[in-house]
Amino acid sequence: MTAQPTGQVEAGPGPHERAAADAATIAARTGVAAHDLAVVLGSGWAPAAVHLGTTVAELAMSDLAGFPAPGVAGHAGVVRSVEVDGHPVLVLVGRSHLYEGHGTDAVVHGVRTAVAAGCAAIVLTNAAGGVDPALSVGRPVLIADHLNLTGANPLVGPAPPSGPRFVDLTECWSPRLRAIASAVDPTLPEGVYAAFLGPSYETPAEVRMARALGADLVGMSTVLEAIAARQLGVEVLGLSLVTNPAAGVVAAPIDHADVLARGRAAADDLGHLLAGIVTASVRDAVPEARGSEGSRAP
Ligand code: 8IG
Repeated sequence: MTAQPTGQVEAGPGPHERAAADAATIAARTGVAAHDLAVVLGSGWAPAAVHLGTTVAELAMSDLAGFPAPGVAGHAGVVRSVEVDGHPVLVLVGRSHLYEGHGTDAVVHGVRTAVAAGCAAIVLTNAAGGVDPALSVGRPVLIADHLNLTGANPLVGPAPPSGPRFVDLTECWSPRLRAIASAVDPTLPEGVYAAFLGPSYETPAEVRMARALGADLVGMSTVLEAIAARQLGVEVLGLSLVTNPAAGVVAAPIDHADVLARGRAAADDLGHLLAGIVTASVRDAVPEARGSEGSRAP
């Protein structure tokens, strides 16, 4: 068949094929044919992983062809197969961001790979700025909804090989998983996460804009991954660690070192919370049909 005269012509495999290939490598290298759930650990959340379960196998993202090279921060990503309450959980430590310049396919590759590896639910974690002044620094917040202010969408491009072209985001942030998380910690606040492109933080005027639009949190990640996950029909849970008040919410400027220190200080609490949520989620079988054309590994 000849190439379409006006369509985008992709050289080599598409993003979903690259995800399937990396999922096959994960299955081969971990010896785990299919994983049930995936956890993406963002800034501040990596130390929380020790509480999750028993690591069965670990590989470097750099050993998986579809993952982009690590960014300036140099935190080389790893992929772990962790046994949680008898269930295989895929833990992705590190993610790529749109501001690194690799494009949306790179940003959502981990999520697409996790779904191709069998995961029916994805837990996305991040560090964020607090827009709602009532949110405490050092405390996690459950993402209830989002504002995608990045100007990008991972579904732009050729129609995906399976699943809907036009994706409903009414329940992007799974009410079922949020109820599980709230049962684990009834004090967890919920908030709306506004994603900006970054890597500069917002101006105080932009933070006031985000507040006026309904945002409680601001960050530079997570929403594109959630959109890609929903296109593939899997459930999504989001947790933000508030590491700084957003610009202008308090008088002090935002210091990245302080952001990192806040993450370290919260690590143990986050670990226990995450372990509780993941354990409850894998116990509670994922009932929602993922669509007959889903890309679950055999
Ligand atoms: I950590 O204040 C962290 N990430 N956009 N704004 C944005 N991202 C962030 C912030 C913040 N803090």
